[in-house]
Amino acid sequence: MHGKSALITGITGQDGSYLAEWLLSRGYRVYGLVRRSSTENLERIEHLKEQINLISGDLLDQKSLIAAVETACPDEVYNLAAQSFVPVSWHQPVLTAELTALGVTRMLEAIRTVNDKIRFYQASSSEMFGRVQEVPQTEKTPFYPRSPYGVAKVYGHWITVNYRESYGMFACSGILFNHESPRRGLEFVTRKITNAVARIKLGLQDRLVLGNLEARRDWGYAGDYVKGMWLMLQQETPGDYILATGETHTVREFVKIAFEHVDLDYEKYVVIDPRLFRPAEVDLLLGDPSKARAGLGWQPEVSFEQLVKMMVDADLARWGKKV
Ligand code: NAP
Ligand code: F7E
Repeated sequence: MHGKSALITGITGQDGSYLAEWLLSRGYRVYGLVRRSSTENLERIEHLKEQINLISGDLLDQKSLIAAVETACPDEVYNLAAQSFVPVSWHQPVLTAELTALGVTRMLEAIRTVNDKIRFYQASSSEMFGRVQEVPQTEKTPFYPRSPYGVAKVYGHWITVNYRESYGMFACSGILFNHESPRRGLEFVTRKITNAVARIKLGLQDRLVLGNLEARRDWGYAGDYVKGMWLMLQQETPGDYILATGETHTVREFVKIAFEHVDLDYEKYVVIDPRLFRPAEVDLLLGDPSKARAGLGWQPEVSFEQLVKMMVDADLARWGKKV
């Protein structure tokens, strides 16, 4: 029996790098779609370069997606590529829609063109719940997105469901709540905090400028969540699942634990800048992962406190080496 093969879009991102590791550990041949840039951008997958195959392509370019699927001949496609930073979606709403919404259709069409038996995972988001209609949020909670990003993800979710229902494709939408790691982009609040805490502790920075400290998120560890993505595609029938911890914490709590971990008082360093507040905020996210627990046997292993400390420790080690 030959091993399975998978194509990951967004392999250079946080989740793409953990998913590639996970699939390699399961004996997969791993292909990753990478877009052209003038400077190499493979930091998160540098350690995997010898074991994976990179294919040039762009979610904005239909032909390149068909060619990527033809080259990889995958059993499974994981569509993780997106414009994923919420604030940018207000500045570049059309690009966000082209990529985060229509990009999903392009990938589904590429699969349908080459081989409609390929299994498909779509990276949907808790941002679709936005102004939440119930607490906690389940797979049945109505969507009410609050940003152009959230709106684009709602489209991506429904086009995935629609291709499943229209063409009988094995297409799954994973509705993932925030998940973080030492590989999280520096612009997201968790990594912005842990990076600053490390730099402040080492005397490289003296303050941390943040926006809304009262927003609540259901934060988990990215390494746990990629296993759930894979599990969705191993089931007998396709479906949509929430991955979440079932706990919610404020940004303030994250900040407090991160500073306390290095024996500092956050109130001495954190400055609030109203310009970092969003035009429309998502105040409270709390996911109910019961369906994934029962149906996939999935549950997160890293706790909130462990996650914060893991990220601070990784940034301390990174900056410690440089000073
Ligand atoms: P990320 O670190 O921002 O990675 C995004 C990836 O998309 C990068 O590899 C990026 O490539 C790629 N990409 C961007 N534009 C592209 C294009 N035009 N063509 C091809 N690739 C392109 O995001 P992440 O945190 O790993 O998240 C993965 C996915 O899950 C995203 O769809 C995100 O919206 C979704 N999601 C994330 C979370 C979370 O908490 N992390 C929660 C729910 C859903 P470059 O390196 O070239 O920029
Ligand atoms: O913001 C508040 C901000 O940018 C979290 C993406 O992966 O998860 C992510 O989206 C909260 C918000 O993530 C700052 O107002 C305060 O309430 O880390 P974030 P996000 O918007 O929740 C979802 C599930 C995705 O799908 C997205 O792709 O933190 N906040 N001060 C701040 N946020 C940022 N970025 N920077 C601040 O200074």
